[in-house]
Amino acid sequence: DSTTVLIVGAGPAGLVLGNLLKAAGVDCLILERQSRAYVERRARAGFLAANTVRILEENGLAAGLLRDGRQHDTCLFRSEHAEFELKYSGLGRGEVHTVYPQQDLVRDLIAEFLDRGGELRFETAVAEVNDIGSDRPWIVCRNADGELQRWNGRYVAGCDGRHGVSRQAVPVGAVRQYRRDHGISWLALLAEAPQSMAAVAYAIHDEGFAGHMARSASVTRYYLQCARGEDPQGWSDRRIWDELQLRMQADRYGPLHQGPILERRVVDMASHVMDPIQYGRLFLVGDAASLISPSAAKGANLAVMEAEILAKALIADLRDDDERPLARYSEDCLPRIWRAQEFSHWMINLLHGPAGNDDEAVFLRALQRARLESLRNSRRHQDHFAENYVGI
Ligand code: RFL
Repeated sequence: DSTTVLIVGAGPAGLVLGNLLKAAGVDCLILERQSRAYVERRARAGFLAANTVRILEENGLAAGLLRDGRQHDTCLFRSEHAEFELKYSGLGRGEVHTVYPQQDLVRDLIAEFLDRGGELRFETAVAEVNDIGSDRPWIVCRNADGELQRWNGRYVAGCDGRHGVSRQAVPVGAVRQYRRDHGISWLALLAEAPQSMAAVAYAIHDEGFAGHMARSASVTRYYLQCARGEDPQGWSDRRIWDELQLRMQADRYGPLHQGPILERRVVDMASHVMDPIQYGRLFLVGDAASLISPSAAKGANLAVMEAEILAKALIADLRDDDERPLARYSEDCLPRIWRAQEFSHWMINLLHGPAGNDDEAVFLRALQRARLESLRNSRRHQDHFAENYVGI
């Protein structure tokens, strides 16, 4: 069987790409390893940048988020010394976030893709991506019944996330891999409880970082820095709330709204960028192209941004016979990917001081305080922060 664009993965990247191609009359097929119920319930991101909302709106994909999403424009920082708020709607370019859970966005994008007549196969895992250096690439996938199937296409879009197979099809040596393990882990939590404050909160504490982020009216995301390799099941609800109240200084600033912990998992702060993010007829999008630590909530926003750039380039090639935008895909995306990586890395250093009392740790924690003070006192620094925090 054959189609024009084979899309591996039905996350934000694959689904936005599929919807844009379908709207332009380009044939495509999305293959997704998991079931529909699974991807529609997988809770991850929630903070959508203004550029993401623009892309979704311009392409008729924003009905759900315009109805149920909430505007968010303030973050606050707490440390042992002080607390301060930054209302970023009045800083930088004046942009705000829209809070809309990623699984709800995925659900909307699937419904819209199917409405547009798109073909999407769930429980179908791509096992091989072949001949990407030729003009007739093909893939092998295994469906829910265990049957192997071959699909030919003109292009392959690798939207299969951080553990995907498509990027493994790129010959070793053809691309440069940039990697960094930041050596920091977060216990990522979802609590069945309303948000405890109107702002995103970042708490810097000797026991480690703690974060608070709104998701929906009844669910809030929290993060607790933890040791690498820690078993999330070792964290009881009681221990989690005690630790959150301690690091967020509930005794000083007021208690948190508590509720059952719905999900606990450990996320390692790691970054990975491929350069270029294309080879022959294969184009990588989203986490498959570059993995970014969640410290600045950029991953889903980069995925949507790249999906738009690739969709336009594929449409230019297939409809107008103009190959130039496709040839430039990596060049167009990589500077923005690196900008996001740089900001995310800066956030990591803002939020985490090294433990210990050796000279280096003490020195680096003093720098961390200076960084925070600069953000508190300098309007120019705040503008720069806001531009990067909401921008992409
Ligand atoms: P996804 O969403 O991982 O989707 C990839 C899809 O590919 C499928 N797949 C395959 N399908 C067929 N054959 C194969 N061989 C396949 N292998 C994989 C997978 O099942 C999946 O459905 O990647 P995509 O589309 O690139 O989107 C990226 C985002 O999901 C990711 O960057 C964000 O979730 C990161 N992230 C956040 N990003 C933000 O912008 N803001 C946030 O607030 C935010 N919070 C987070 C996050 C990620 C987190 N985790 C769990 C890593 C919070 C957390 C806890």
